[in-house]
Parts: sequence; C-alpha cells; structure tokens
Amino acid sequence: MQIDIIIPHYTGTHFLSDAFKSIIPAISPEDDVKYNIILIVDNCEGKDLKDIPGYTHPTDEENRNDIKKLVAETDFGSHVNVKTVYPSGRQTVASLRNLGLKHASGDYVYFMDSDDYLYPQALSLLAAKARETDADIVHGAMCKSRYKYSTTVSAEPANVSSELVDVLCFYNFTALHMLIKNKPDLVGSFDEKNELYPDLFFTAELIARTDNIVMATDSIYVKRLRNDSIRYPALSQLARSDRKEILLGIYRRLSRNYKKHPVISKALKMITKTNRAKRLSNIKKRIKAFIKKPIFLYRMIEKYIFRRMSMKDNWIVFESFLGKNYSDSCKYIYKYLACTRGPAYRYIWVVNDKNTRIPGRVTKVRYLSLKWFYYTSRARYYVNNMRQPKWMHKREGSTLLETWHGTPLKKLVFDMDDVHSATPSYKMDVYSQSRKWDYLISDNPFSTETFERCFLYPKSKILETGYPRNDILYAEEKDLVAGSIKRELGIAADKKVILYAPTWRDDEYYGPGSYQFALKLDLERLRKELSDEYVILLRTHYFIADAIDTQGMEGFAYNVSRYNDIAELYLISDICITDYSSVFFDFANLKRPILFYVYDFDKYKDELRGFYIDMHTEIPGPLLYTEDELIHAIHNIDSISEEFAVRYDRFYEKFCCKSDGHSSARIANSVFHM
Ligand code: C2G
Repeated sequence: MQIDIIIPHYTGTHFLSDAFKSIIPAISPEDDVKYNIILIVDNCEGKDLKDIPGYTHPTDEENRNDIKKLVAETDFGSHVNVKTVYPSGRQTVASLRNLGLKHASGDYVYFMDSDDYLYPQALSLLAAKARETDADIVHGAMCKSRYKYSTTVSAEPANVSSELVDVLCFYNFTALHMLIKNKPDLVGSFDEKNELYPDLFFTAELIARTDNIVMATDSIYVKRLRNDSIRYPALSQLARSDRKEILLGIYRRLSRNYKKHPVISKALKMITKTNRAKRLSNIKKRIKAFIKKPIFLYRMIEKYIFRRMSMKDNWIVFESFLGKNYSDSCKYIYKYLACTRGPAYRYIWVVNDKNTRIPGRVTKVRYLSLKWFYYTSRARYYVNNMRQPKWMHKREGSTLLETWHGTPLKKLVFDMDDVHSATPSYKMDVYSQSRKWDYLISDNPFSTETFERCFLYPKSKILETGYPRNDILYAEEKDLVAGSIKRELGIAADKKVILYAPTWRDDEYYGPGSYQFALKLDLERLRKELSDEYVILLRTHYFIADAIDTQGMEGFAYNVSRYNDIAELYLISDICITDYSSVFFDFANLKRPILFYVYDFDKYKDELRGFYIDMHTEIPGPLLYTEDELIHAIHNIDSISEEFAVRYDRFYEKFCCKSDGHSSARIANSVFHM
C-alpha cells in the first residue's frame, strides 16, 4: 500500500519541524506501507505581510533554504519518501493541495497541515484500518492543543472527538486526518476561489460520494491553535472583515445542496446550533458583566463624555502594579518631577488603598474607578509599569510612558513558544497594547535588545536610561533611609535581614492575574537555624492571591507582600533569595549576596518559560535546589560571596551599567518638557 501525505506549507519552519518530528513515531517500522510526503511550499514574498518592527519576514530563498535543510536533516526511515514542490506565483491552501493531488500516485491520499502534529502510531492505525476494511475513507479522531509537539504528547488529550459527525462539526468539515482512496471519481478537488474555507465543499462533496466510511478512533491528530497571529497567522486568524459573510454563504449553499444527506445535514445543524449557543452565551456574559461590573458603564461614559472634554497638557497619571502600591519607577519619576517641576504639573496617583502615603500634592484614584477613567482620559501623560487594559482608548496627542517592571530573565511574549499562563491570547494582546506605548524604559543594553525582539517594539522608542526605581539604591542618604525602614517594620537594628522574593508560576492560577503560591520553606526550621543572626522577609509577587502564613513566627518572619516599595526592602536586606524573578537584576546594584532557590528549576526552564541568560554560568549567585542547600549557603554566605565575586562583577557590568542614581532625571528630561 502507498499513502501520499500532502502537506501545504507557507512560513514558520518551526511548525513544519514539529509536524515532521511527529510523523516519525506516527509510523510503525513494521508497517508494510510506503509513505510519500508531498510538501508543497507557497511563496512568502509578494504576499500582503504586515510590517512588524523588530521582525523581518523571511525571503522566499531563506524560507526554501530552511525547508531544504529541515528535510535533509530529518530521518523518516527507509519507507518514507519526501518530495518538495515549489510552485511559482501566488497560491492558496486550496491550490497547494490540488497541486499535491496531482503529484499523488498511491492508493490513499492524506491531508495534514504543516502546523499540526500527530500522536504516535496515528498513521499506522489509519493504514491498518484501511487494509482491514478496504473503506473509501478512514477518518481518525482529532483534538486541539495550544502547545507545541513534545515527546510526551501521548498524554490524554482534552477533547478528542471520535464520531464522524462530531469531527465534521467541531472541525468545520475538515479535510484533514482521513485516508481517502485515490480514485478521481472520489477525491475531487479543492475550490481555489475559496481562500478562507477551502475544506468545506471538498469534504462535503467527498462524504456525499461514498457510504464506505469508517472511523479509526484510536488514531489521533492534533490541531494546533497558533498563539502568534502577528508573525504566523493561521488562515482563521487573518484579519478579514468579510469572513462571517463568506462562511454564512457557504453554510447556506451546503444546507441547500445536502438537505437530505444524513451526516452532512446533521453536522450543519450542529454547527448552527453551536454557533447560536455561543452567540447567546456571549450576550449573556456581556449583560451579566454590565450589571455586575460598573466598568462597562464607565467605559461608555469615558467614550461619550470624558473623551469629548479637552486634554489637560499638565496632568500626569501615575500607576504602579495596577494601583496596588506606590512604587517602582513611576514613584521615582514622580518624586523627581514633584521636586524639580513642582506645581507646573498636576499629579494623579492610581492607588487602591486611599491611605497610601504619598508625599506632595496628589489626587488619588482607584484603579478602574470612574475617576480613573476621567483622569486617564483627559491627562496628557500616563506613566505605567504594566500593560494598560487592552480596551483602553489612547487619545490623539497623549503620551503613554511604559516604564516596565524588570529586566527580563524569563522569556517574554514573542520569544516564548507556548503560552502556559491564564491568558492564551497573550501575544496578540501584548502586541496591540504595546503599539500604544510612546516610550519604553530599558535598564541596560541587554533589555533594549530583548524588548525590541520580544515586544516587536521599535528600538527608536526605547529609552535606555536605567531604571528610575533603582535611583534610591545609589542615593547618598540610603543608609539613613534603611535605618528608618527597619524601625518602621519593627526589626531590631542588630539583626541581619534576608529577603525572600520569588516570582509566580505560569501554570498555577485561579484566573488571569490571580495566581497560586505555596511556600516551599519550613519557617520553623529556618527560625531554629537562623534566628540568632537573621530575620526573614517574605514577599510574594503581586500576581499571587494566596497569603503566606507567618503566625507564630513573630520577630523572625515578616510577611511584607503588601509593603509598597520593594526597592526599600532591598535597602534593608543583607541577602536576597529569589528564583526566576527579575528582582536580582535590581538587587545586584547593591552588590550584596544573592541566592537562587530554584526547587522547580527543570520544569520552569523547559516547560514553562525558558530563560534569556544561562542560569548556570551568568547569574551572580548559586542555584540551590533544596532547603538544606539554602540553609547551608546562608551559613556560609561569606565564602559564597568570594566564590561568586568575579561572576558578580561581570554581571554588574552587563546589567547595572546604566544605573547611577539619575535615571529619573534622564527620563524627566526626555519626556516631560514643562
Ligand atoms: N516583585 C516584587 N515581589 C516579588 C516579585 C516581584 O515586588 N516577590 C516586583 C519586582 O519589582 C520585580 C517585578 O515585580 O522586578 C516583576 O516581577 P518578576 O518576578 O520579575 O515577574 P513578572 O511580573 O513576570 O515580570 O521583564 C520582567 C518580566 O516581565 C518579569
């Protein structure tokens, strides 16, 4: 038996590489089947590709070279042949597949998309079923995934559909994952005029031509949901305003033509029902949200009233961590402006706790309150350290200064392969949000280069000034300030301070912005071992919803998660313990010891995020995997400092090189001209 696997491909060799990797174990070496992969490669040049800062689309030549290399390097085994075809001129998925059909000479044809992948044995199981039944069509089961192919792919999929009518309904009459007997009166061809939905008619016509269809429910195909619709949009993600209309037209025609067909008409009815249910549930959700959350009403008020009022050129809104505190670079830019420009500006601070102490004359507003809408709508300047809400309107002529909240260690946005966090639309969201930033602050040349790539953000708008939030670490009065903070927190002057500030885990969440955290430290044991010399400050990341329990640990462990400004905590800390948080880039400005407590290192590095720098050779302290190692390191902190001295200096040179205590001044002079 010979099976021709037709794969149309356009751009994104990493997708194709995953598909290839999955095909190898999808074929059992014992199969007495010849597989013939027909890869049809479309041209990239001449397509209406978006201009994206920080990213250049590959030329046709580059694309082809990448593919040739991949094909040459992939060892499919002796019973698999690969043929690559490069048609000229503009193609569509339909025309690429039709071309594939022309090259097919085997007993069965099989369509696969280059961005999808297969479960182990998937092809062999289809082939075995075809041999056993001699069916015209052998259809496998399918599921969807947000993640790339991995060798652990045999884990239970979330939503495998195994009935033909289910597959047709949920995968919109897909032409994928079925062996089709290669007879001209059965296979037919794809409608090349139908750019967006080439599968619908092809599959309906195919199914209408034969009753001899069997399911192979143990053979599984994974439809991969792309998370980067900016650089690699799927057909279904291309911005087309006529999409709905086209689809409705096709459904109508199909319903007319196949009114009496038992499977097709049932699948079409299910699609209509599902779409109606989805629309209804969306409307219900909106109504509920409108009633429950005033924010929708506020958005209307902003749109129809505030936006029509004049813009105030001297108003500045500052917002740090969604109004959770008065902190970060926003705080230090504010302090500098208040001191040097005084009443030339009106200062508005977004703080959720109205008792937050902020020196100077400020107007306080809660995050997403009606006042927030009023001031952010009318102010000329908005200084933020996180992403603004994605629906937020930016007025013509206003300035959004994005200070960002750390030098990146963990891979960000477009440098991430899979997105494991609570928001799967992360890449698309960040892209549209960052288009509204007029400036982005960077702490060092490394961040500048990374931000340009990971945000696809123009370098010309990045201000590489160093972080204003670290100015305090270079202030002349820093020891005085430290003394008063220690007193304020009730820490004895003779006690040394350890700050434990871990980050959040992408896969442990309650919902967007609300993450779980379990303290992996035995506080009782730490107290026994360390309390003669040290106290410990425990600080969770601002995304963490779980509270740390320090009951019974008074005088030793302090929960400082709600303390406004972590920079002030750095000032009083003798040792900083973190994991993958960017806090160590800032703390390093003090040249004090840093320990990395990384009990879940492999998972974090390989599965969740990946890092920009080599944690084994570049970071200014040891990687400690267990509590024993951590305690041992604290007892031997002087020898650790000695051991890491050279690496620390190198690290400081690279990442703290722009910090000198005057970053706020540089920002103020570049952005605020009154
Ligand atoms: N932070 C904090 N307490 C923690 C962790 C973080 O106050 N326990 C603050 C620090 O100012 C830190 C910032 O939040 O620099 C960002 O936190 P990260 O742990 O680095 O994580 P994330 O918010 O994902 O930002 O480019 C930086 C990245 O975006 C990381």
